[in-house]
Amino acid sequence: MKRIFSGAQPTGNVHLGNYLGALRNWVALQREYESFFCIVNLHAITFPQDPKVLAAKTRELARIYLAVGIDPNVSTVFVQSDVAEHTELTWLLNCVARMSELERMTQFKEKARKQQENVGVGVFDYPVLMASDILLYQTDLVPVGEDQKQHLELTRDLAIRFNRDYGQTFAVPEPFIPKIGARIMSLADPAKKMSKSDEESEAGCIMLLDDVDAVRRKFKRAVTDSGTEIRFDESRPAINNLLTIYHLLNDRSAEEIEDHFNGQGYAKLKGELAEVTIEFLKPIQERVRSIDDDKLDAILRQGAEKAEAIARVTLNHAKRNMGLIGARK
Ligand code: ATP
Ligand code: LTN
Repeated sequence: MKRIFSGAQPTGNVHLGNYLGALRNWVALQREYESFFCIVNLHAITFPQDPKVLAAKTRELARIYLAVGIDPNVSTVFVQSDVAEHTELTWLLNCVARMSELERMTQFKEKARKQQENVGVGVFDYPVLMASDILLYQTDLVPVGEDQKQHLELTRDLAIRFNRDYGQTFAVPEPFIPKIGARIMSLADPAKKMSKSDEESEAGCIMLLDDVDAVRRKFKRAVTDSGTEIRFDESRPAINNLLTIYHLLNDRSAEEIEDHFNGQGYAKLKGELAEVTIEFLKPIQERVRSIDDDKLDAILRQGAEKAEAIARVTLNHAKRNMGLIGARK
């Protein structure tokens, strides 16, 4: 069976963009592939985190993975810092990665622009840790949103270079980026992606744990385009985004949706979209609350054990190929 690996950071709140761009596809693919879903808390600390909040958010994200439909009997769910191999492989790959290729990462450039000379080493090295996550599991496919494409390219480059210089060690992974939903835009600013790390745009971000009032309010205030027609049209990004969310949440085809809203106003679209979203979120929120703490602990413990056993084999192989094992007689 081929393998998939993916992860999300336990920072802020999980939003519809994370779900439609990534989590939704993890659920859809988990039975076709041997699946590993990680809560990447080591990526989260590339920015300062309150330790108590980080620990709580880590558990909350694990609950959300399960609540949206990740089946722990089928998939391996674990916390990144529980498997030390991730950090160890990062050092090996740091010695293969080049400054110039990391400097080219648009996410790094953006973060560095905001922080200037105080930008952390971890922010710079973030893509190498991500490559380690993926390569440790001999991953074939990585389901992510559009914003991670460049990091995936780097992962592939590092795997290819390592294999060339030290002998076959890593599978070279492919990205899985959905045709629809890979870049859900902010409701407040359709030129920007929906993002939890963008503080100004809270209003543009529907969180999976938002209550009914927040969902209605955010859709009501959503920015729209000029004109009145309700149809899928990339040149009208605000309406296109709202329709994309509608399409993905209630599985109606584009034609059906356009027919349905033919002659209607934006208020009708926003109102219906809010109700569709509320219906979609309700069972997820109920499941998040109902997962027992001890059960969660057991899932994460077993997940880490299973992940570690696989990660250890790859790490040892990489170390042997680099001459790091076998120096002692
Ligand atoms: P954010 O910008 O909200 O902080 P992130 O990408 O930094 O998100 P993660 O929580 O690690 O943080 O992302 C999890 C997954 O969600 C990734 O695969 C990412 O590509 C995807 N994703 C994030 N935002 C969107 C979006 N607006 N549309 C589609 N996919 C998204
Ligand atoms: N950088 C990713 C999160 C992430 C990830 C991974 C995704 C860390 N390690 C491995 C896929 C595979 C992000 O979405 N911000």
